[in-house]
Amino acid sequence: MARILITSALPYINGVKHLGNLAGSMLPADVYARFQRLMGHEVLYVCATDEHGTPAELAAADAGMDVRAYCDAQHEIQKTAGAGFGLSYDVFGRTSNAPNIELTQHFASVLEEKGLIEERVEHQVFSIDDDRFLPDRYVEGTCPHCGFERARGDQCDNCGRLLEPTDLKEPYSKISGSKNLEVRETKHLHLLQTKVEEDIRAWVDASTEWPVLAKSIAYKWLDEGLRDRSITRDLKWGVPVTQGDAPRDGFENKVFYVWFDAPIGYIGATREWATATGGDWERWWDTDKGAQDVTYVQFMGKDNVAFHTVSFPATIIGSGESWKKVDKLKAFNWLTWYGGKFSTSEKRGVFMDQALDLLPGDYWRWYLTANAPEGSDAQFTWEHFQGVINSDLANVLGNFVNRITKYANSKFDGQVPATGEAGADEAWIAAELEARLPAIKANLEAMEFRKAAADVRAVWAAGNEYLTRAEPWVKYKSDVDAAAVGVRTGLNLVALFGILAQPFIPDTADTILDALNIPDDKRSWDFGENAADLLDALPHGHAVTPPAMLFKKIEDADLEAWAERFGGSA
Ligand code: B3M
Ligand code: ZN
Repeated sequence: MARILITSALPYINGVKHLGNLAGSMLPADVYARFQRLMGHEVLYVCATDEHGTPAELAAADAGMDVRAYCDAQHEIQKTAGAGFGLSYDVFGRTSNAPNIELTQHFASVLEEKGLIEERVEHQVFSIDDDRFLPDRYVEGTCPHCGFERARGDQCDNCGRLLEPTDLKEPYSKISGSKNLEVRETKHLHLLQTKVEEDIRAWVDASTEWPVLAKSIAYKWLDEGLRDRSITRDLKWGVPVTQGDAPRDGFENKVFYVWFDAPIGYIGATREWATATGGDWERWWDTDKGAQDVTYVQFMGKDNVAFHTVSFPATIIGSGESWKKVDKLKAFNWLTWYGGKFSTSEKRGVFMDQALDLLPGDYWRWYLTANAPEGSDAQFTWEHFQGVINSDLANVLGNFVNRITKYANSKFDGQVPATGEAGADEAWIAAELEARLPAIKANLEAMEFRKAAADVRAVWAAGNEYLTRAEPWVKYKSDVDAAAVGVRTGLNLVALFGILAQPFIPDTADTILDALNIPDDKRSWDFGENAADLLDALPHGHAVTPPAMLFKKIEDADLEAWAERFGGSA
């Protein structure tokens, strides 16, 4: 049994996330966590809300709320939305909670002891009208690289380049819109990344299980030459900058930069988990206390890769302490809304809470996993969504389960028939399973979600093809035993389909397996490779009941109403 630590990039606190955030980290991480649990491994799936920095302050100001009260409310909203999608975190913590505060201050203190922190005078944008510095997202302007006019002070959303607020042309205050800005001197702590660059490069070189996208981004940053980076900001909301147990002189009104504290939040959230469960957090994070046996897998969008493969490791490696570093990393491209960006203000796209008002979480889970933005961006359209749901879920899976369980109920007293011998049709479906089942496991192990979902769908489709071949309802008229074989095999396929569905559409899987009275200890993925056994695994005479209809088809009228409400082609 392996021990697998899984983290998904921490969603910013500023509002419910859209389907793209879900598809590009939290959901595939959950599919992977569920898969590894079903394979019998010890899994810890950690996430949290990323609550500091300008996103939080700006959103709280927009909401007219105190920032802590805003974060309190938004954390609960995001936690509820995640539960609605069946995101099976072992902990959904908060970077504003004490464990992360303490750990962030610890890392800064240790890094300074190692000579990797230096106070430097910086030139920051100051707004005279707002009477405050404008770090990161408090200032917007024209990107010097691509000319995008709403580039943020920390990153240009258009070309993706990381920016400093002083890089922007035509800058303006995000608070007041004022252009009455000037550059002033301010003192900040700098992490001397240049001093650990070679150690980081050596670690990246040795990291053999990263996908090409992740490794290329890490090398791009390393080859451009790491810069010493500022890890404090002129903000009030964030981790206080301390020296020992006291506020650091001259930093009373400054906090740590959100990207310095946020990845530490993975460890902070794990400490929250330990406090809540009595678990041992060091077994997962201290390689001197058991974490050396852990495989650490991170999930994120591609714009977060550099922070996870260079900046965060700089903190970890620089500390010289025995912290666990990432072993495998899955980075996603973007899910677009009809080719464009999701946007609340421009009414473009569906956000997690809204999606659950329309349909249960499993509908979205299946669509977003089977069409995950892995090798390239993926485009959400209502039409494609309708096609996939109505075909894969309503027809292929739902219809199969419905007709075979109802037939068993009407003709075989709702029990698994005992009579009849397997023949050519059963050999055919057994061969199909033997080809597909190992591929499903291999693709999930490799975090290839589209391929894994395609193989699961192919197994469901093969089940329908089997029923067409075996046609128990036809044979029943002349040879009940021959019909019994078809029904027995069909019911065993229903059980297998439910077991396979668990990582992808967990609520539906439970409905299917409960209808077949499959005990919890018979739902794991330790099924062998001998498919013939799988086709006769249910005890003869075992009682089954037809489940309620699993999926409702999406009608054109639904699509028109949703497109009207959330945008999309007419
Ligand atoms: N909060 C997600 C984003 O950039 C960011 C991830 C932090 S992971 C430590 O949207
Ligand atoms: Zn740009």
